[in-house]
Amino acid sequence: MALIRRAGRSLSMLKRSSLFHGKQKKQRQQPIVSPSLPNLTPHLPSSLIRLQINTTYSAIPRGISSCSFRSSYIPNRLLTSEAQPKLPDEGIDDTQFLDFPGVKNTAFTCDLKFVSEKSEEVPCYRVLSELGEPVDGAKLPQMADALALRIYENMITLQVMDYLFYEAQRQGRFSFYMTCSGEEAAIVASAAALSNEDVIFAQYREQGALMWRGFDLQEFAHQCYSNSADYGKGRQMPIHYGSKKHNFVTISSPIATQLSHAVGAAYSLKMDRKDACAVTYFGDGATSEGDFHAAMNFAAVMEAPVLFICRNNGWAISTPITDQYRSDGVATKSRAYGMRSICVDGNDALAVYSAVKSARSMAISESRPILIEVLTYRVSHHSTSDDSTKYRSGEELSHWKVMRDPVVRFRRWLEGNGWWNRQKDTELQSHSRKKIIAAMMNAESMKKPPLSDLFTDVYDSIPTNLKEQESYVREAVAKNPNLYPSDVPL
Ligand SMILES: Cc1ncc(C[n+]2csc(CCOP(=O)(O)OP(=O)(O)O)c2C)c(N)n1
Ligand SMILES: [Mg+2]
Repeated sequence: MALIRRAGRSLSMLKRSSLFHGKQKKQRQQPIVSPSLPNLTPHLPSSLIRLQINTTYSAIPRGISSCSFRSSYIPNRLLTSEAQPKLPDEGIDDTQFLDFPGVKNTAFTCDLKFVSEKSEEVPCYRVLSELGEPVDGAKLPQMADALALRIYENMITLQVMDYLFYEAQRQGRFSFYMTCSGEEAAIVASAAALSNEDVIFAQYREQGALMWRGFDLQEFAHQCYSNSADYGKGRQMPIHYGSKKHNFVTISSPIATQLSHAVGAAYSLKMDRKDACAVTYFGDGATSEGDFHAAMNFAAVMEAPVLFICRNNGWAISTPITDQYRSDGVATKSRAYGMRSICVDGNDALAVYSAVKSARSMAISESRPILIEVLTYRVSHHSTSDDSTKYRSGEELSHWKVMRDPVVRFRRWLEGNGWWNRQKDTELQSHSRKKIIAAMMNAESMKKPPLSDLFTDVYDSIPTNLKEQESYVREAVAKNPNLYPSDVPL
């Protein structure tokens, strides 16, 4: 048996170097020798040597080199104890490792033992306590006051914008809205750790990342009001922002589709040797989509510089994370793909900033993907189409809203440094409020895109079937003018 194992090991190493690396021709001329083991061939009987070198297997599929295939084929009847020569045992320990293609760090064992479903513990990284004070032993990132204040101002503007847009939607001024309440630190601080050259593929709740890059309040308002100044010409639902100028790819709400796009973009950045990575944001619910797994594996295998930032906010609409997966969080899943990961307290802006900054630098300099799980509770309803009181308790919500607010935590840290105070806070809130209301009024006063825009921009010249559809719509409008919205030019 020892011979079978040894011969098998030597042969499978050949298989690894030929079949799996496409070097069949070169290997064909070489003796069957393991680079790390003594050459076993001299110990084999001549019949076996002939088999190793010459035997081809009639069942080998076309296109697969017979050399590579035969390397693993030795008929059992020829491996009887009689046929086995005595082998010197020195230097070969069969029990130590497994040399199967693609298997790393796997030792042999005689114990019949299953791998536990419990993963190794993944700690959650944080540097600030709930009170906004550095935790014992924490190494705080170097963050100048200007950057810290900009992060805070962004979070406040985002909160005010979310609040006013949400209310405007409830008044029927536009059709849909989603806030990121409770997740402000995770989004803004992660965006602050990136470079503007990094390409963002967001899910839909990351308006803070776009705001960080300079997409202004007026641009947000135009998009939500679907008016003629909206870059998408009113064809997308509200909150489906996109901006080429800001390297922010337009939101596409089928869950998780953005992940594989990000990997492709990252691979392209790598080929162009750009000092940039791709960044994709997604929720805990998105990790149950096939696209998540395909993207993770693709990124790991292609060594693409992409940051997978999972906002684990506890809920996917009404589905709690307890019904979403059986693993201990999301970060742990990266191991299965051979990818690095970190779990971060997403309500600690400083921790998020340092984790994303380090991950970005590793992703680019080492050309590798990294998974970052940020734990940050969704305080808002899922969207304006949702009523979360139907599926979660008021106590759960108020715990996170009152006790665990990420913006308050960061403000306490700023105040502790003497960089911020209540008066500045009140001024900032009222300034943001005025700017956002002005942007909304302006957006509301603008015309909608013309009807003809529904049919353009997909094809160079409009095909006949679309022309037909346009004439049906125009006929319907002519017959029922009262049903047609007066602010949409014909
Ligand atoms: C492929 C697909 N399935 C279902 C939906 C409906 N849907 C919209 S949001 C959502 C929940 C996503 O939850 P999560 O990824 O955790 O993000 P969160 O809303 O919590 O930020 C679902 C199921 C969708 N948009 N796309
Ligand atoms: Mg979620």
